[in-house]
Formats: sequence, C-alpha cells, structure tokens
Amino acid sequence: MHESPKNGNRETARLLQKIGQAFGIPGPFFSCEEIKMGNVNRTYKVNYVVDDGEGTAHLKSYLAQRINTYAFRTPEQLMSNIEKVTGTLKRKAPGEVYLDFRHTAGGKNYIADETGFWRLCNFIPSVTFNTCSDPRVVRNAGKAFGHFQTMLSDFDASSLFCTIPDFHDTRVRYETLVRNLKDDPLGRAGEAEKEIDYLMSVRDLACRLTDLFRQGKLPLRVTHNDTKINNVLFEEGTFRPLTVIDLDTVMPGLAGHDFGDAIRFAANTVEEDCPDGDRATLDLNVFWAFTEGFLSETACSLTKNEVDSLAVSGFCLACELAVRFLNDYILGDKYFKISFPEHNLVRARCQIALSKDMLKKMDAMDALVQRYARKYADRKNTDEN
Ligand code: GN1
Ligand code: MG
Repeated sequence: MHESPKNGNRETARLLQKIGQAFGIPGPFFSCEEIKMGNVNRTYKVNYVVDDGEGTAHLKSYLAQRINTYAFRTPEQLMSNIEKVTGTLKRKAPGEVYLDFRHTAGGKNYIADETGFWRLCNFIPSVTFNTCSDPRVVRNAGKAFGHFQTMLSDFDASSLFCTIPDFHDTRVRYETLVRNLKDDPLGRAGEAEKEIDYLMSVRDLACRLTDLFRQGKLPLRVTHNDTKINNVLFEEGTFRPLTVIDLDTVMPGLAGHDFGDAIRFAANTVEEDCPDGDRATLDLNVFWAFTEGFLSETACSLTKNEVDSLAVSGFCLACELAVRFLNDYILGDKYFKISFPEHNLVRARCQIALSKDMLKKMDAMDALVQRYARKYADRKNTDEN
C-alpha cells in the first residue's frame, strides 16, 4: 500500500502528516506506506521532501508506529525504557547505527491522542529477513543479539519498567490458557483439542526455563525478549548487522529467552504462519550458525547453567508461543494481528510441529551449544553458577 494525498488512503496520510508535524519533522510531507512488520504494532514509512541546500530535492524517510495498547498497557513506561536503552547504546558505541526517537516540542518521545499512541524514529536503509538459511546472515543475527545483551550487561535492570508482566513466564502463560479454556467465551476450545492435549503433555519441559529461574539457578539479565531474525537490520550487500530493532520488550529476562525465541523463529523450516504447519521442522544448519554467532559474543559471560539451558530454550519458547497463540484464538484474536479467522490456530500448530522436531534433535543441539560455548569461553570471568 502506498498512501499519499494523491493516490490512496488520504485519511491515513493526513493523520501521519499531523503526527510528523507534532514531532517537528521539517520539509513537506510527500507520501506514506504501511510496512507489514510485526504482529502487534502498526508501522508506516513516512517520506518527506528535503532540500539539500544546493537546489536538489530528495526524499527523507522516517518510521511512524502506532503502539498496540491492548498488548502494551503502559506505553509511556515502554517509551521511557526505550529512551534509557537507546541512550546507553549510543553512549557506549557512538559510531554504531541506532534507533533515534524524535521528541515533541514538549520533550516527549511519543504522542498520545484520540488517534492512538504514536512514536517516530529514523528510517535506517537496510535489509531484513523473515526466513534465511544463509549461514553468514544467520551467524550475524546471532552476533547482533549476543552483542545487544553484552552491551547492556552493566545496565541497571531495576531502572526498567516491566512493559508486559510475566511476558516469558511460561508457567503463567499456561495457567492463563487453562483459565481461558474453562471460560471458552467463543466456544472455540473444541477446535484445538489435539493441540491443547499435546501442550499439556509437555508442560513441565516447556516450563524448564521458568522453573530453573524460580529455583534460583539462572541469573536475570537485561534481554531483548523478542528476537525474531527480522528484528535485525543488515547492511545491504555485506549483510553486516547494523542494529537490533523493536525494543518494546527490553526487560530483565534470561539469556535463554533471547536465544530460544530466535531459534524457534530463524531455524524453523517454514514461516511462522505456514498453513501447512505440520511440516515445520528445525533446520540444524541454521541452529548451528545462530549458535556460533550468539555464543561468540556471550560465551565469556554466561554461567554453566545458562549454557546448559540454551538447547532446551528453543523448545520452551516454541511451546510458550503456541500457548500464547492458542490463548488469543480462544479469546477472539485481540492481541495478535490476524489475516483470516483461524490464523492464530494455524500459528499455534506450526509452533507445535516445530517443538516436536526439536525434541528429536535436542542432543544434537546441545552438542553444538557446548562446542561453541567452549570455543568462545576463553575470556570467561564470571562465577560458575
Ligand atoms: C509479536 O510484533 P512482533 O512480530 O515483533 C510478539 C512476540 C511474538 C511474535 C510472534 C510484544 O512480535 O512475543 O514472539 O509476535 N510481541 C509481543 O510472531 O507480544
Ligand atoms: Mg516485537
């Protein structure tokens, strides 16, 4: 969709123009287009005409996003987290590419009005991948998320608000599902009987990360918590990682949350909402490449228990997300954007098939994790947990 005052959705264009004005963007508005990115927020690329001072006009783009306030109940706090995190990244590595959120005349990095909760940042020319089996790219994605965690290793986690309570608490996610199944407000539970039975049968293993944390065996770190490979921007041509985006869920979390979420997305042989989701399996080559990239950045600071939790973390996160998709299906698709009525059920099935294949490949995954943890642990200086 390409929206400009001339062609297309005038109302959206007018709205985005107003948002741009409030953020003090210079130059005349030219056009806008929705970017199909993410399952929660709405994202638009907005283009402005800029005079280069020598008589030539060119386009300058920004990203405007409307935050889904059903998912994020305290968006002001979320924007406060983002300000702190991007500020730290910028201070620590001023030469790197980073997200730069604009402020209004009143000094806020958001606008909240009757049209929604908006923010606006720089548009970074780059390429992204929804699926990718090229080991160079996948290794770089692993490096990018590992680097992000390392950069924030001394960040004061207590200064961050919790943007979604119990986000990766798999036990709580399961408890919510059990409650919702009892209510079954739309009578949809019957459709998902097989899926529910499977998820219940693997509940303890799916909750392994959560349980290890509750038993005090895994340390809290500042983590990204939404590590889909399409949240890494790569430089065109070289595929060098430029930066990690989508910082809405940066909160205290576990190393396995970031590792596992990335694996269940990147190493899936089919897309997350493949209608034929039973075909989903784990690509061990992708797993291998991501693992090497991630551990090359983090092995020196991970504890032994954390390393040992990585192989199972993909399984935990796949099951957790299946539970979340099912929850949303049962409640009437209020959280994740859907394109057809059974979209969330289809997504859940796909995560379930993937998790089954992960069970078969658990030993191979762990062997790769241990190999690269050893290879990159030279600079290890933390206590063994
Ligand atoms: C959501 O919107 P997006 O695609 O960045 C979700 C993730 C899920 C993902 C599944 C805040 O992320 O947790 O893993 O969908 N983000 C939130 O595609 O719930
Ligand atoms: Mg996200």
